[in-house]
Amino acid sequence: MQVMSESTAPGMLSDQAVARYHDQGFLHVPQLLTPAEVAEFLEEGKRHFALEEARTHGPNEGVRTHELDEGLVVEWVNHAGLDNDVLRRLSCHPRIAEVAETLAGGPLRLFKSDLYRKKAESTLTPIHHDEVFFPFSARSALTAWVALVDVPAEKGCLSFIPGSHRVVVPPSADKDPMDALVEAEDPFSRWPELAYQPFVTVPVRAGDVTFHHGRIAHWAGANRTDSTRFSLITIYMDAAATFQATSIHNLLNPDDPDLGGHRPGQQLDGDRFPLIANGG
Ligand SMILES: O=C(O)CCC(=O)C(=O)O
Repeated sequence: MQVMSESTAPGMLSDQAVARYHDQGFLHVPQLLTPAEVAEFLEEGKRHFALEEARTHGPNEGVRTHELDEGLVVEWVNHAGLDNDVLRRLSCHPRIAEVAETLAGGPLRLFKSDLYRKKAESTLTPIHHDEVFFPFSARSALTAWVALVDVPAEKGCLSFIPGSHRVVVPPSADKDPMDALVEAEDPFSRWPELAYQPFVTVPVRAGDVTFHHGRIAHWAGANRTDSTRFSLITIYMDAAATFQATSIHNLLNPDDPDLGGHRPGQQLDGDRFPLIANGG
């Protein structure tokens, strides 16, 4: 399958690129960040990671880790864009925001952004879709995966099953959380036809961004290089999104079950969930 990338003339995405996103469920946009921006955000990302690492003292504090029998998958600082002004600026970066809103077809809010680190020799990030993890109800939601270093295939870039976002349906919000997790992370048993679809692996350069739909089946390769992969993973939601308590969110975020005091059905807004137009 041909991998299509969209060139980044500031301003608009082509209509074809937007149509391709809706058809395939992802879009690669090269060089949304300048080299100077990449240098600033990477330096701050490393500094922030080191700070969080120093204060880690519990399962829901500081640096979180995903480990499997095969080894370490990835480590991340949850909500990095909430606490750190520089990373918040990247989370609501005007060029990234413009592409995200064009793809979503309307105004978006920042839901969260996590700073990811995949060390040398980390194992692959297993296949899953994202929407199952979102504790909100929204007309649209998408993820921007911002590369802060070059990520060739052997460093663990993302792979997508094009069109799978039109097949995958998240489990109900009250499904047993362990069953919901199994379903999210084993889409081939729920939707066996996906195992026979071609997939696309998208190597990226520092400053590139891939955007993906909340329901697309995707994974990231192992990091088989001798250096660390850094990225910022930002989730945007429709501006009118409302809080929806989900069993899986409660299981994974016992420290933050109601997103700072929200009632089910209440709009997510305010400083924690800013509109991203004009830099957030
Ligand atoms: O970067 C990774 O290892 C996984 C990222 C991912 O699955 C996502 O951005 O949804």
